[in-house]
Amino acid sequence: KTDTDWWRGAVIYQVYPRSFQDTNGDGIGDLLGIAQRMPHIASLGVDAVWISPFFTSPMKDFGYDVSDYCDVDPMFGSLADFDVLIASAHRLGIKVLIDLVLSHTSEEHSWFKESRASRDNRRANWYVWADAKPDGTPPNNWLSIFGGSAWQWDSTRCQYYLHNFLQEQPDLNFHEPDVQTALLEVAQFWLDRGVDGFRLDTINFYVHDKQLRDNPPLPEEERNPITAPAVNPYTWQNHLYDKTQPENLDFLRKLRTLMNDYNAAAVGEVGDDQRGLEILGQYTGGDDLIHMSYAFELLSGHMPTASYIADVFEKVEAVAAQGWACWAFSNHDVPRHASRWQLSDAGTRCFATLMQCLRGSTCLYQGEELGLPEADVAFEDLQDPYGKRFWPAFKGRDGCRTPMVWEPSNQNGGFSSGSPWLPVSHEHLNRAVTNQEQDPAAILHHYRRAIAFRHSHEALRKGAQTDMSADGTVLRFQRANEEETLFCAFNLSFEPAVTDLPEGKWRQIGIELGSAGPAPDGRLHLGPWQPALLMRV
Ligand code: TEU
Ligand code: CA
Repeated sequence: KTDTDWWRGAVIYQVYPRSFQDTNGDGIGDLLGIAQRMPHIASLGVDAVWISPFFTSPMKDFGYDVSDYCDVDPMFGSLADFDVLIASAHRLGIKVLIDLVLSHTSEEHSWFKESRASRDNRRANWYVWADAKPDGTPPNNWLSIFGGSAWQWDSTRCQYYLHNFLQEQPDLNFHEPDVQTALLEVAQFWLDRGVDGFRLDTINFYVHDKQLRDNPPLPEEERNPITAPAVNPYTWQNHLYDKTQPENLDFLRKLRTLMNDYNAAAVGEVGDDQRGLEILGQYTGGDDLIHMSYAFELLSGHMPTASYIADVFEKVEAVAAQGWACWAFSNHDVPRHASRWQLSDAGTRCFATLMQCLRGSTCLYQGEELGLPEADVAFEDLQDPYGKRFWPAFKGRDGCRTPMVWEPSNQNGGFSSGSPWLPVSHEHLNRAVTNQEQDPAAILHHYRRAIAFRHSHEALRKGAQTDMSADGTVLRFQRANEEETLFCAFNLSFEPAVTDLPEGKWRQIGIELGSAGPAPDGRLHLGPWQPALLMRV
């Protein structure tokens, strides 16, 4: 019988196509490259792959600006190549999630070209158009995530249009029923082509406030002095109105109904610094909504301490107990966590194990399995428009988007025979896949073992998570289902630590992950970054 719950507790591997594997020497990764490297992905033991956008696009935001949702950009290949990719994944038992960017299109999408041509054409209301204020300024104070006003003047319609991201990414108007229908058709197109689900970009931006009310400024004490205003004044506004409208759920319900017919699943990206977990709960709390919500709490700048993680899960319990999170430490938008949190390899391993013990689904970003640090990208090599705008206060997202390193011998790390669109980091070469394959102590093997550990314990995948607490630097919690109860402890520190076992009899497991067992004094003596994994007997 079909497993409708396959997504619950699944391990997802994120591929950024531009930087995974180039097969035709143009310096840009492509779909056939992903198909060719599918055995590597499968070797990790993951359940699914999420592929960042490969649709037709002018690439102003590297594919997150789509000009044709139902075709492949020639830079990445063709629809036939996509069929090859799906077949290669399915042969290896891997589900394929594609990245649907439905909140906005590219300004070059035919829908937008038509919409901007006049105020009375059939797609006139497909985007968010509004008149200027009497003094000619934008309709309200909404800001773009990528800097400046979220409104762009259009001289043909003599109106402003809304863009939450780049001005080349106009926001679709979800209040228009035909827009929703058109987007559901896009989803169906790909489901019919065999995809197993979606990563949904910025789902809390779908519906805007119809009344276009001003966002209140954030109270001074809640402002983040590091991120604003030099980096982005966006973080100094309380985004009450420009995103997260209740009608978002109506659209998600329609999408869910469609996905059910295909046994597909979706992970929605909820980006909200202020109410992230609450929204996660609202969007995933029912079986008529989306399946998983991508959580930002472990993508934050500071290394999560034991007490921080315990607080996060207390909050999950309070506002999202019925919801389902998808946890990630790294992705294509933030500096790689090995650098962001200044981890040693031991720290990286410890967090890798911790992630696979958490309740929720989990998401790895390409290169994470190699323990890659953030790459240094010089200003001259910068590609990310976000980085170009805020350099040097914010260096943009290119440092996590440099090409994968497959072989150390080749100067482009086996990524491309041509000149890569972003330079391969020389610092990365000694961590290339073939190097680590030969070294049993390498981090790559640790990732495989951590994922295998999760898959060998149903309680880790789907069980309850209870008694989470911080004992100094040690994070402690239990995972349980009807068959087994596990106790997990992680010493998130460069210093050793001691912690007690819970009541009862426990047997040490996870030795292959460096798990500690009870010492003669009955307590757990943990080395720096050491876990203790035990099963109730
Ligand atoms: O990212 C949305 C995004 O920028 C969030 O991570 C944001 O930082 C957060 O909502 C702030 O609270 C997605 C894609 O991942 C990114 O690559 C795109 O540039 C963006 O959407 C626009 O499509
Ligand atoms: Ca290529």
